[in-house]
Amino acid sequence: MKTIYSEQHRLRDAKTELHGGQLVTPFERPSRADTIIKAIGQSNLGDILEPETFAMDLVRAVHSDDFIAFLETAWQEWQDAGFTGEAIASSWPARRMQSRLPDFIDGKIGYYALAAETSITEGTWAAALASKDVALTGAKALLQGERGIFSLCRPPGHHAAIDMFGGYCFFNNAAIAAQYLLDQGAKRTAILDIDFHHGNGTQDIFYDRDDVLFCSLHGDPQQAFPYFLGYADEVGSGEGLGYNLNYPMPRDTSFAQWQKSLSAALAKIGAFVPQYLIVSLGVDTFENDPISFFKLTTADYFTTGAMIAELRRPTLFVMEGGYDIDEVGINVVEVLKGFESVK
Ligand code: SP5
Ligand code: ZN
Repeated sequence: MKTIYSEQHRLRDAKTELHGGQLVTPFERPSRADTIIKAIGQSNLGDILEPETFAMDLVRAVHSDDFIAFLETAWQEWQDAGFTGEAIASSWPARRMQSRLPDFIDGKIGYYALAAETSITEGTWAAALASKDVALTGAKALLQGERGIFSLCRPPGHHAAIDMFGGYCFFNNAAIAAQYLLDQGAKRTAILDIDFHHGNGTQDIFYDRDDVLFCSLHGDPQQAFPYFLGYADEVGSGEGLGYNLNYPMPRDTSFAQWQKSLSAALAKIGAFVPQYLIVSLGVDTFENDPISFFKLTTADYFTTGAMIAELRRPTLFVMEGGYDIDEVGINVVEVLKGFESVK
């Protein structure tokens, strides 16, 4: 299996994340990708290729123009305002307030942020652009007949909604890739999100659509970020009714329990008969993940990859979360090796 990877991810190197009332070094840091690419190199999985650059139209197909324009200039506007730290939202259009976009950057960032933990920094825009190219290059390889591709996206994407960033995400790489596959002639694409966190952004983008089936396995929003979306009764709307499936699970969920949700989701995807499958691949379900609460082990990731391969669909793995820096690489490789083990 080929891996698509860009060194440009390093431009996303925030110094601060608001966590437990303190500003800490972000969990989503460049060394995550270093560990993953090193493990890929040692695994003999296949070639590592640079992405090509794709047009911004493909980003505009899933995100609003005003949101994209905000991301492009946010850091400059923050500096022009005289702020000395990284750009962090601190005010929101909360209940019974107006949803009018303010002029001033401190208000604008609150309008477009879905959480305060994710700061905007100097290289964030450039890194987000490269990350979507990594996803799109992988999708293009599927169109050219590859059976499985790994897009090592960083920053991740699945929390990024039509017009919101947060949860370490800016552009929704998996959604951009899915829309591109449809634009290139696919009738149906499925997205399976196995990151520990609910893929609220992907759900938001495709909620009223029947050409993208979205299935997400994640920590119960009563206990886990993003807290305000991801319940099992969110099943899609309008044409999209029945095409959004959430599988929230409690604290300490074991692989045996998690696998039942995976099997249920895979059965739904199989019945949908998608031309392509995109996997939002987070390995923050790992037992030692510092911010999550499931109990998957390294061996379980191989089984997961093999189960996904049984669908026998051309599959694009798009990197999302996973914060145990020492183990994130091996856990990702196990998923990909499990996928490749099914002939
Ligand atoms: C892509 C991705 O995995 N994004 C995750 C963003 C999570 N951000 C907020 C995390 C809040 C975690 N609080 C956990 C306390 C653990 N002791
Ligand atoms: Zn996650």
